[in-house]
Amino acid sequence: SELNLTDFPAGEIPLTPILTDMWGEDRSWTLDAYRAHGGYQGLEKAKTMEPSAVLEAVKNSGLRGRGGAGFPAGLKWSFLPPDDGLPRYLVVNADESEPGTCKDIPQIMANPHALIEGMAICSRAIRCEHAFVYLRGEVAHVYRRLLAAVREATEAGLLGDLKITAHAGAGAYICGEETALLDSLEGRRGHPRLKPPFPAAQGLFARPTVINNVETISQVAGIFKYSDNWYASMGTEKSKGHGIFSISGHVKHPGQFEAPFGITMRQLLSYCGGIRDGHELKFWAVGGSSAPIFTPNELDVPLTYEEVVSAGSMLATRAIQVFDETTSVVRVVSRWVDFYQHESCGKCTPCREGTYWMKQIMHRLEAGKGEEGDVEKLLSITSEIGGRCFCALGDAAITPVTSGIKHFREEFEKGYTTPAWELFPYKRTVVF
Ligand code: L3W
Repeated sequence: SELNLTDFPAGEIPLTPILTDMWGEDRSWTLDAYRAHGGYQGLEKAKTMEPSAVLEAVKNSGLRGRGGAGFPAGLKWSFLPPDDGLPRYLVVNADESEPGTCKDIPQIMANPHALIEGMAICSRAIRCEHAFVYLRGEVAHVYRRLLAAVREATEAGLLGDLKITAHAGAGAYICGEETALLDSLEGRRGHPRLKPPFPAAQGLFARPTVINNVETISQVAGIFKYSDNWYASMGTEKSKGHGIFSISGHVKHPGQFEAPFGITMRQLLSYCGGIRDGHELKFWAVGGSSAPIFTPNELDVPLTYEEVVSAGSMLATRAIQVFDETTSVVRVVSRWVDFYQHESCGKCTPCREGTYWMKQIMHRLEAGKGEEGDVEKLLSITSEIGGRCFCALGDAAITPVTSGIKHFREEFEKGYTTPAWELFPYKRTVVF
């Protein structure tokens, strides 16, 4: 039945375990378990509807892309040109790689049929007969689980003419960028393409393609099982529905918490038991490492796409990482810069060279061997990268540096004289 949000005390936002409801169950990934939870009822309903009505329902639900950008899903589907009888594709982005993001992989492991059901509904709306799931290469166990679930759904006759192909990449953050993903799926090295044309016009094999994140497509199953109006009744006017908030770091009970948009970090902290005993919050990342960090000042910001931007960051994948006072900001930022330098695809110069220069300066600051003027030099490099790269990776790479310096400049300046690990009580604080 629909979750009754009015059962909760006023002002308290409940968790809404729709996707995550069966995560803890024995053999939750099987078709039988999914059906016992009402699985595939949404698809049955969608099969009775015209494709245009399916699309309208998704638009009406207000569902927005859960891969980071929050682009309205129904609008994206509607960008596909009229059916010309030639192939058009759905591609699900399961290349989950953003630091701290941990929702798509657990979702596929625990509940792959929600994704498959959502793919079948989306394929009906956009009239596609071949859909793909692009997984990161390292997760062979997830790939096997998905293959088994696709086989089960196909053999049960649930997918009709729809063919689903799971494809494991080689493991690269850049392949989560939609056009690099398409290149990789076509068998080439994953490099971002120039946009426009957007994938909706020319995507996989230059054919119209919808690309959505695992969580986005999995949500579609619930929207049809319950209703688009039910989905739209959660969240706020512009950020409707609910999503998975992944919380990691210095909290008592880290994990994934599914909640309506508009919940605050203070409320989420109460669900995960708060900061570990005897410690206090120093800073937190709201949207992985690619979005500016927040401090305790932002604990009451409603976590919606708009309000997080107004407060100076991005909701992105809701990968919340929590750091207490034992953490060196310089070390955390240095690890994130290492990540971007390693993952830069090298296609464009500002990102390829700039991330390498930032890494060198961050390493010497971390070691207490910084030079006078290093903070200014870092900021100068970020201004040469920002807005000048081929894709969003460059902008993402500078964000931890600029926001770290904005809030904790004195710690970066101490790096002229003192190693980061000597400034904090727990010298062996392991962040990742
Ligand atoms: C047709 C138009 N389609 C936009 C489509 C576009 C794409 C979607 C959003 O980056 C963010 C990034 C990361 N006609 C269109 C159109 N579209 N205009 O809408 O587009 P865009 O360019 O705003 O975003 P993007 O390139 O997809 C996504 C951020 O997310 N991120 C998270 C990354 C990590 C993961 C993960 O691990 N799962 O997703 C973190 O911050 O920086 O800003 O489909 O084609 N006129």
